[in-house]
Amino acid sequence: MKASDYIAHFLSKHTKYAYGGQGSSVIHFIDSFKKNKKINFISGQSEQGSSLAADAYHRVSGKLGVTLGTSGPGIINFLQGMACSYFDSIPGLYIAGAPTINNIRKNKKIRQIGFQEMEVQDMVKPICKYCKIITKIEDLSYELEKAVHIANNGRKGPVLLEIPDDLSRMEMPKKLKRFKVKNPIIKKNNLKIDQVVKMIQKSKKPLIIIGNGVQSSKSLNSVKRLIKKFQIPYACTWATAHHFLTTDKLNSCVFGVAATRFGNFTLQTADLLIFLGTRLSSQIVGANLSKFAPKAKKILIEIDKQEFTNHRLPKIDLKINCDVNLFLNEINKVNLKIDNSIINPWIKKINLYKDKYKIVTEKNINHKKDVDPYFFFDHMFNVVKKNSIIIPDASANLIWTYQALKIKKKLNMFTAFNHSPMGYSMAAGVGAFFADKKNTVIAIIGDGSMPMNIQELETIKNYNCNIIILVINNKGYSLIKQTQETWLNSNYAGVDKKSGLSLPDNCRIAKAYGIKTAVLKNNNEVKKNLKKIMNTKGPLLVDVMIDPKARVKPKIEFGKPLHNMSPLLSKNEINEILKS
Ligand SMILES: Cc1ncc(C[n+]2csc(CCOP(=O)(O)OP(=O)(O)O)c2C)c(N)n1
Repeated sequence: MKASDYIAHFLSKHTKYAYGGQGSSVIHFIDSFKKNKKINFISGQSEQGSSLAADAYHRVSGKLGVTLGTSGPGIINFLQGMACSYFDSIPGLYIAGAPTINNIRKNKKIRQIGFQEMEVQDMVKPICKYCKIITKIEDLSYELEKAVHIANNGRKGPVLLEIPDDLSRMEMPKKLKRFKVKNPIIKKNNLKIDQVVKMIQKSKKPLIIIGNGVQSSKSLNSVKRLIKKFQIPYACTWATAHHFLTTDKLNSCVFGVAATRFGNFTLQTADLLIFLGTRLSSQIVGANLSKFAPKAKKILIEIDKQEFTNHRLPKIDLKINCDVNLFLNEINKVNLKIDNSIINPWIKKINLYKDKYKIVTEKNINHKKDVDPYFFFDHMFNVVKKNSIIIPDASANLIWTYQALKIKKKLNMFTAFNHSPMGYSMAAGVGAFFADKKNTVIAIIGDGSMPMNIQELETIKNYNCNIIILVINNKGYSLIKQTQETWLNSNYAGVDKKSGLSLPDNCRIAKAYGIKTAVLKNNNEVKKNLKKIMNTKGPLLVDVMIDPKARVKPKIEFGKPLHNMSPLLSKNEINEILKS
């Protein structure tokens, strides 16, 4: 069997799609993928778009995201998707072509021998779990199995194999070299279950924080069982927030630098925080570490031991280095009775904050001139179809979506949380569509971010993807403007037409690609038409004319603790909350 046919056959057991673009060193792969009946090759407009599609394909299907591209320029275009996957622990396999074996440099000080030859390993290492150039056909089966194993296990992430053009067309050896998996030895006493239970017993205001590790280790059911059994309140990082009803009395919802006052008040007043599978990023803890949940004892359960060495980690009282799934299985075996008379006042308080500090106000609802973003996203959650896949992009539209989060039905929701490149959502939408063709993909994107991957409108049109693109059109980079207003005396530079940034008319562009369009000019039109739009079959681009003056409110300004969101509340009000 030809090597490229073998790879297509091998990968068809791990995924149904490979994304990417053509080139002289991947031509045999694409030939094999096209011939294989169990795996489909999706041609993107640029390898960047394809890498983002593959990243999102995994987030929706749970299957391996596979991206193919040619050596040199193709690989450079992989980097955006690879970084998204690396920082959010998304498994992915990148296959890159390389010049023929004889044309690969032996002396690395020579710049280039083969056409489009490039030093790839050093370039991708910081954002890749494993990378290897294969120069012997005998190694191919072993390296492929090893790469896929590494991508899918431990803290997950992307891997890359560079395969020379002539190797891709060689015959596979009769006897295949195999990669053997060593099962790790698990010591259950390292899970420190007894200590955790004692800390819960002592606590009057415990809060479980559900991080991405819970999702990535497929432990959502285990965590739900734990919450139900112990009736302990919980909060979610953005990555897991859509899995829990926001109306649940135990759910204090999202928290962090750009979240809600009620979520942050809960965290700041808790006396025990149990962090499950989260690395406590700066977006969560803010810049003022000593004032992050100052009253709480903190337990961190995290698979990656390097995270415990993070110099920006708040003080952790109990560190447990293990797969969160293992921890949850063990703690779920414990019979622990939580005293209702202790926990109920805490639950009551959380719900009081949720009610008093609601994000959407009458002012947002009654806004007349154009569309108010908080009203828009609040209403979007009312009318979005069950099982839709919502993908916000970078910037203000992302924060508005999570601040207004309302989970009343089953939804899927994600973005490239930690890398957050502009233009993620539309390209990611392609991968999400192939992962779940039955449901609608909603790609939310700022007018400033649209141009970053605008070429993928052609892919969306070509494959007739059921994607509704909501362009949050506020005539510029509103979040950057907000920063300029706060720290640079409103000296706008490179953020809108007046300050030198020109942005295109997205409806005209979409029409040129052959995509239908709609416009929502004000709250009233949103109220009247958004439900119908959400029930339309994509592709469809909707230009939502957002108030250019609307800002992210409330928000933590750099250096302030989580309870001090701007616009600031009175000292008395804050002190009352912190005291209670
Ligand atoms: C590829 C990339 N370049 C630059 C940035 C920095 N950046 C973050 S948000 C933003 C502006 C985005 O504007 P827009 O999409 O219109 O969103 P808005 O803030 O108006 O919602 C910029 C330049 C980034 N995240 N990604």
